[in-house]
Amino acid sequence: MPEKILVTAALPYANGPLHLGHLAGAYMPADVYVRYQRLKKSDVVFICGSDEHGVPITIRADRERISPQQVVDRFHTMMKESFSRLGIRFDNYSRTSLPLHHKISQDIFLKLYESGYIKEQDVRQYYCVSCRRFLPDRYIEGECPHCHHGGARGDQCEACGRWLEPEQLVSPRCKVCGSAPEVRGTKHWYFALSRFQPDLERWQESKAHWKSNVREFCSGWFGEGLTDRPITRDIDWGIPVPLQGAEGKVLYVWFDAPIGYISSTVEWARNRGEPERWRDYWCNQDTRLIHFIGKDNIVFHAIVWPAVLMAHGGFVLPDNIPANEFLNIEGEKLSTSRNWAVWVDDYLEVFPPDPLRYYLAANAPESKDSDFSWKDFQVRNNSELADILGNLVNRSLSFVEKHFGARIPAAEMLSESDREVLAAIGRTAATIGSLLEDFQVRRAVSELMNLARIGNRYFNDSAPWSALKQDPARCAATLNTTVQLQLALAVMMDPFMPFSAEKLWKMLQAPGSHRDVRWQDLEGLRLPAGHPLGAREILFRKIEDEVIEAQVARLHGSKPA
Ligand code: B3M
Ligand code: ZN
Repeated sequence: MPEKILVTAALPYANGPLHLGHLAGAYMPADVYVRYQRLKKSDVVFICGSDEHGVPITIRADRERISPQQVVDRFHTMMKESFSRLGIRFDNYSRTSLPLHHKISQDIFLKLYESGYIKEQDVRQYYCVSCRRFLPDRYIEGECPHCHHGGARGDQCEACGRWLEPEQLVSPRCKVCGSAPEVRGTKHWYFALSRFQPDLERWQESKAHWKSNVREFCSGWFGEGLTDRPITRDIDWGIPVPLQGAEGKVLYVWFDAPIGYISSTVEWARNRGEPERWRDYWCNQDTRLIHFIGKDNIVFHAIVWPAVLMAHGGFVLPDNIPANEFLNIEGEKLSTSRNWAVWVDDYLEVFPPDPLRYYLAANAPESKDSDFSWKDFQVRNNSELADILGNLVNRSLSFVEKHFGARIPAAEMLSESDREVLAAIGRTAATIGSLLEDFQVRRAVSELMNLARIGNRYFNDSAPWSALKQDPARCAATLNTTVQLQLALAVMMDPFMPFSAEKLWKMLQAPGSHRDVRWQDLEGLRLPAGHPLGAREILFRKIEDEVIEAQVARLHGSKPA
């Protein structure tokens, strides 16, 4: 059986529209990786969906005075649409409010409960007298005990990034009504995370190939010692805890959300009419399960979730967890609450998707935070996409149109430099392939642009415009070689810029779809002499200064004073 690859991207909370931070951290790198695997003809499934539970949803519902269901319906549809407009092509995009997901999550909870990994505990918890309810994590705010930032949440301080327990906050307040909560007794169900520390550590010892940010983060947690975690909450939105005496309690969103990867795969299998097919991936120790996430999700994916999987015993463990750092916006930390963000739908009103995909690939926050700046975006678009890649295509194809009746001229004798260019195709394909296998999107996309640079240099040095009269056969060979290079580029562009890849493939009037080509066959991919080209289009348009200035003004203008 060929190796199976199951790729997931973090399930985004359906509590707001999609922004560039989401894309840079999880979805772009995952889509690039999956598109490459598809071209390699790997057996790969790409899974995602909306995370529709938890306090992030109910807080938005409270603020807008609508129901949580209305919140998730609105943003689930909106995000799904934005992903598709960006060419982020999941095999399935599900949602955790589905009955299917509730059932699977409750079954897994029960299995762990029956195996003795989940235990009830009496706890003391903040209670808001005026709101008449217990206050879970994000419903409490106060001063961070570490950095003394005033607006720290009950689960985390956004200023210093430390994870918190609500009791650690100095002068806690109810986020809804602002009053000081009191402490009352209640009960919750705890997952025995501490029991898995030895197994988790042993398992991670075999993961020397993981990114260092993930490994260092985990060894920090192991160093402090894992503690049992409550996996239930007192809110009325979520998956009911399937136990007698647990009325009014729901599963903690971070318990059910990763299970969403499984239920989305089950939904995928059902939609294909092969309802058991999901087991080929999840219940198969040879599957490579890869979770793409942002760095704020590391603890849940690399520690808590693998422990849940170990406790369950029926599913494969993650093979890799490529976590990315954050994308800043114009040098400042992205913040949705301060509206310091670039929203995908706003972007798409003005620009096509590929320049953004290119920019986020070239600037991926792989080993440290990176920055999105509109000016830099313009420079990359104009001086790389338009001036290098676009220019190579445009000038060579218009030459073929003008001097060879839009048919690919014959390459009767290849020169040394023709051969070198053709050899660069196979070499670059191999390099991009191994970089992507290692989740290095940044370097991979720069290899792609380098290949276009090689093509431009070759075209200049060969000077087909002078060869046209003096040595028509040489001129023909140059154009033939340049077209073959573009044919390969059209395929290699797909992971990064799928829309332009398709456009270029059409301009060359190449048969079938560029997605039918196998990555391994790129080296020998050719169109025959005499093959007629299709209609030429501009591949990448330059962006004018005014257009960029308007975006900068919009960003600053949307920031509350
Ligand atoms: N919804 C957090 C986030 O959107 C969370 C991820 C769940 S992945 C299982 O960053
Ligand atoms: Zn209150």
